Amino acid sequence: MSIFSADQLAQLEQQAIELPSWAFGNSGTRFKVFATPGTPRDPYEKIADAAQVQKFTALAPTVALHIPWDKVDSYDDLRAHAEGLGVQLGTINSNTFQDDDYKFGALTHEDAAVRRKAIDHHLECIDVMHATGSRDLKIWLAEGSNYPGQADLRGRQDRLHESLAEIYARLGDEQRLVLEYKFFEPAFYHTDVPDWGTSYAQVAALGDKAMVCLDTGHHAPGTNIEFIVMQLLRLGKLGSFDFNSRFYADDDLIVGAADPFQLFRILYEVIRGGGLNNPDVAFMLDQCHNVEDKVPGQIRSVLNVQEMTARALLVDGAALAAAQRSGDVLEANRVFMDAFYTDVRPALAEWRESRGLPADPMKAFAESGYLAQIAADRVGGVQAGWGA
Ligand code: LRH
Ligand code: MN
Ligand code: MN
Repeated sequence: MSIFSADQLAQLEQQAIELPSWAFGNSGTRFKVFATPGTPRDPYEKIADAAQVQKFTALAPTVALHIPWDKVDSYDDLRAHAEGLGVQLGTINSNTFQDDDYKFGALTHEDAAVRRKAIDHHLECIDVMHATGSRDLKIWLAEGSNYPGQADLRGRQDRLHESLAEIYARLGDEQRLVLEYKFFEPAFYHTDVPDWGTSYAQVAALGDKAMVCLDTGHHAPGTNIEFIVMQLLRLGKLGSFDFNSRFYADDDLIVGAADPFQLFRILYEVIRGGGLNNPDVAFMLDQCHNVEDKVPGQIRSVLNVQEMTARALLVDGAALAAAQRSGDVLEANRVFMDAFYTDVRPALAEWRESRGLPADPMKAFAESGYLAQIAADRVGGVQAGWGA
């Protein structure tokens, strides 16, 4: 007998985690990019690799694109390619962080001509979304300043609103804008969208189709991220997650690797707030695999999210609420920790097999020979975009 109820299994079965196309390209630090044999040479090959993750786990039915990293001649053709491999194209990420014109800002720039260029880039992204069938435009802005006095903080916030409003006005009825925040980097003194409050204020001023994107690596150390998750769900403004894990800054490591308990606490608040399998909340990975193989790195990542979701589903809500109501601190904590400490791996393996999936997707992928095949077939893979 499984440790999961039929309802819990039904919730796990619906789980979908979007993969970032850039996770399949080579990436690194400012010090070195280590190339991996078989790295994709174009967006078509990135999607082929992402489809492997879906094939072995049934957890990753969509792939996010980053424009212009994933620019192609025909997005209709790219879409057909993806669908032929059993995956869909997902979120479109804009990119205003690799162009000399944006040295002092893009959507916030003092110069109207630079703002125009940055807004037009987003309008082009919306055109791409129509071709790919994507719902979400994800905006992360690398804008800010390095020295006190360098920039007019207030003026930039006003210009940001005006630029976003123009982009928002172009969205189709079924499309959304998600605004991602990050507390620092590449700017070190101030960032124009540093925190969830700023992102919330900006998207609330736009309307219902604008939401906040929470990247788990974008907070100061020690931040209670699950509290932010709870608050945004409560406000109906949690649009998406970029999952990854970090020890120090924006490390972009495998989700659940650095702090599995934090991932558990986040997923508990997602479930508590009605966010699990809620179509309004998109679950994405935003990771780079600098030293490990990329396809298995992504398989490990989606399995980590699945395992922590399963554990969070096991929290005995009635027992927890009773302990909370009676002020029984230690009992409440015991109930919570009991679920966290439950090893769900054997039950998940059994359940996967019952659905015709490999019990151990990591092992099954390793035995498939796919990595050796792409290493032989592909020569001269591309960087993920960082430093490219
Ligand atoms: C910025 C970020 C954002 C970008 C991605 C490549 O740090 O998290 O989501 O689009 O990295
Ligand atoms: Mn991100
Ligand atoms: Mn990031």
